[in-house]
Formats: sequence, C-alpha cells, structure tokens
Amino acid sequence: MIIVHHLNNSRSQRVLWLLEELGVDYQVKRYERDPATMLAPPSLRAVHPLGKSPVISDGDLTLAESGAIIEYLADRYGAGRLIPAAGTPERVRYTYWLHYAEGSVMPPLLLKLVFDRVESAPMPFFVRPVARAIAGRARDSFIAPQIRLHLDYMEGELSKSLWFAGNDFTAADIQMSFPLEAAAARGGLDAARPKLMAFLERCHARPAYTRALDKGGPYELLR
Ligand SMILES: N[C@@H](CCC(=O)N[C@@H](CS)C(=O)NCC(=O)O)C(=O)O
Repeated sequence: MIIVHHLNNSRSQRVLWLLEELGVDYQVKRYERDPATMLAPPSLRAVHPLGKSPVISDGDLTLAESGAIIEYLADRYGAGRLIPAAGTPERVRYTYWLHYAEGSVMPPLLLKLVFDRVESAPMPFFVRPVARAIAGRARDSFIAPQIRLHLDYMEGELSKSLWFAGNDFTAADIQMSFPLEAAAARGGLDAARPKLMAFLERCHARPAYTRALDKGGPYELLR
C-alpha cells in the first residue's frame, strides 16, 4: 500500500491529486506545520532525513521530492496514462515541465515568501527600517522581475498548447499546478495572464482534484 506523508497546505497535495487521477489505493498520513515557523514537525524526519513533504512509502521504497514521486507513480501505476509516449516531442516537454516546476519557477516564489516574512517578523523597532529596505531592494531588483519573467514565459507556452506538454493533460500539469497556485496566492498572477488563469480553472474543475482536497484537508497556500 502506498503511504503519502502529507503536510497541510503544501506541495504534497499534488501527489494526492495524481493518485486520485490514477485511481490507485493509498493511505494519507497527515502532518501539521508548526503555526509559528510553518516548518514540518520533527516526526517527518523519521520518514526521511530532510523532514519535508511530500514523501511516499511504497513497500520497501521511501521516496522524497515531488517531481521524482510524480514520475515514479505515473511510470509504475499509470499504465501509459498521464505520460506522453516515449520518443515524442510531448514526452520531452513533459520531462522539461516536471523539472522546471521545482527547479526554476519555485525558487523566486520561495524567495518572495521569505523576504515578505523578513519584513513582518518581530524585531527591535530600530532594525525594522533596515530590514524593510533590504527586503524591498531584493524584491524590486531581483525577485519581482524574475517572477514576471517566468509568468510571461509560461503564459506564452500555454498559448501554444492547451496543457504544458501538449494538448493532453499529463502528470506534468499536476506538477506545474503548485507554482501557479503559489503565484496566484503571492506572486502577482491574475487575470492579466488569462492562459495561466484558465489552466488553474481547468485543473480545479477536475473531479480528481476535488477528491484529493477531501483526502488532504486544508489547502490554503502560504502568503
Ligand atoms: N523540492 C521539494 C520541496 C519540498 C518542500 O520544501 N516541502 C515543503 C512543503 S511545501 C516542506 O516540507 N516545508 C516544511 C519544512 O521545510 O519543514 C519537493 O518538491 O518535494
């Protein structure tokens, strides 16, 4: 039996969604973030040394890293579903977006989260203006332009095909949903980028997406 070690309000929601799409049996083991630090509880380190979510167990296998998990589950349990055929241009695009989600677009979104929190963190009043100035500079000179660059790029790519790998929905779209949800929550993604917004609407309209939300519990992305 597959066990998904699932942290509330996190990337691991995608793994539940994929398993619902594939109709595979699984169990969810839930972990709650520390409300002050937002970190995962230490108990997750007993499953994987990094103590981050998602992690899955499948028999003797313990696997972390959402892209690797999605690739593994789609390969092992998909029977050809949600993966473009080997040797096609769509398959290359599938691999690209599977890696791009965590490797390229998440870093600036994460930096935005961290620097926004630096500004609002408790600190002596005389330090606050300095912290604000540093955070503002990082945001204006690097983070915001990088996020805009990625959003424009993805909007352009979704002008060429309905889904990221082509005209069929694949597991790469599941992987890409999280950065786009994070961008809608805190990265400035809005109706000015209609292809990306329509992508999110199509994702959210899938019955398996809703079933996964029921299994995973609260899913409100950090701002
Ligand atoms: N690149 C990793 C990132 C894993 C990660 O940072 N997960 C977050 C949840 S969104 C987490 O566990 N945060 C809590 C912590 O770091 O303690 C993946 O895609 O699986």
